[in-house]
Amino acid sequence: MSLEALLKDSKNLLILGHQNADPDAICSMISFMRLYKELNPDGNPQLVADDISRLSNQVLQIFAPETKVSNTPESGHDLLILMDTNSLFQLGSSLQKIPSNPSRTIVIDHHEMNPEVNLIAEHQILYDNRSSTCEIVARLFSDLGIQIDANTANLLLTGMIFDTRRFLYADLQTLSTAIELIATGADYNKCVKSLLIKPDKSERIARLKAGGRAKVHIIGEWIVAISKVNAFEASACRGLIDLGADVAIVGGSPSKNVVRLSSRSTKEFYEKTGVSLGTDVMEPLGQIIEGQGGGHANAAGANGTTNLAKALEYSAELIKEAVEGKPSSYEGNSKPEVV
Ligand SMILES: [Mn+2]
Repeated sequence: MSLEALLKDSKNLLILGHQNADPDAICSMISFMRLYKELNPDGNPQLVADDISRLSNQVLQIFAPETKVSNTPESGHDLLILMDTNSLFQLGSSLQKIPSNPSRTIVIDHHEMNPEVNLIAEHQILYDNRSSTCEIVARLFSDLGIQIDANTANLLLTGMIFDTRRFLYADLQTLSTAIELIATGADYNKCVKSLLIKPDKSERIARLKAGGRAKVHIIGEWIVAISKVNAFEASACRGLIDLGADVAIVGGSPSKNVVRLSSRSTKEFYEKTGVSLGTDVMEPLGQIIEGQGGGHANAAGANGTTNLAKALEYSAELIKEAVEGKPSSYEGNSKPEVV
């Protein structure tokens, strides 16, 4: 059955996006709903996502304030569309249990192939060489010969701008699609602006405090910033990386007997040193703060109850040992230099 036939045949369409739906998910869902309504004016579509990111809410308010995205589906859909994800897990805990029939499920996505997708859906519109789901949906409009209105063009372009990081990841096809959307009526500047968001004041203050309190260690060719702040530790780490650190470690003790550590590193740091913040740094620090630590190579954390100052001090030594212990070009002194 073709996509067109499936959509024309469906009375109650359920369109699902991944949890904490980002602008690519939200914009592709709304645009696809409109494509469905063009083919099937009497159809009843529903948009559902576990939750919506703060940025997506802003985009919604600007371009589609009347559109409702719910977090609980009504029962009785006869066709299910999964957008901007190819795994049920990504839907979040409540939505992954939605009963689905693979012959009545379509997945539209651009992420890396997931073998599970063959069990979920018989109908797949998957292009892992495209940088956004919105780009795929724009192409579906033209494949089906359906005109894109200016507002839908704005939504699709906004999703593309978000997922390409303002066209950092783009090729001829992506840029051609963007130009077509602008020619159709999308307002590029308005789309870019819809994606600008200021963090909450308290978060910005935490980031600034972390910058002011940062101790800077030079370990070989790397700059490691270590700081202390009692809220938004992860955001403070990202702030320190934005300021120029290769590795950022931020700890806080928001209340008695609570110690939290967060860390981030650049992709380059991990690629060149092989040092994983999760196993090499946060796991041992978790023991020092009498709790637990772990995470990914470039982003990790630990939660415990005590010894914040000791843990922060030790973190520089751990990074130094890890950098020296792994293959790297570093030949430095034995103590990390503080500048
Ligand atoms: Mn996406």
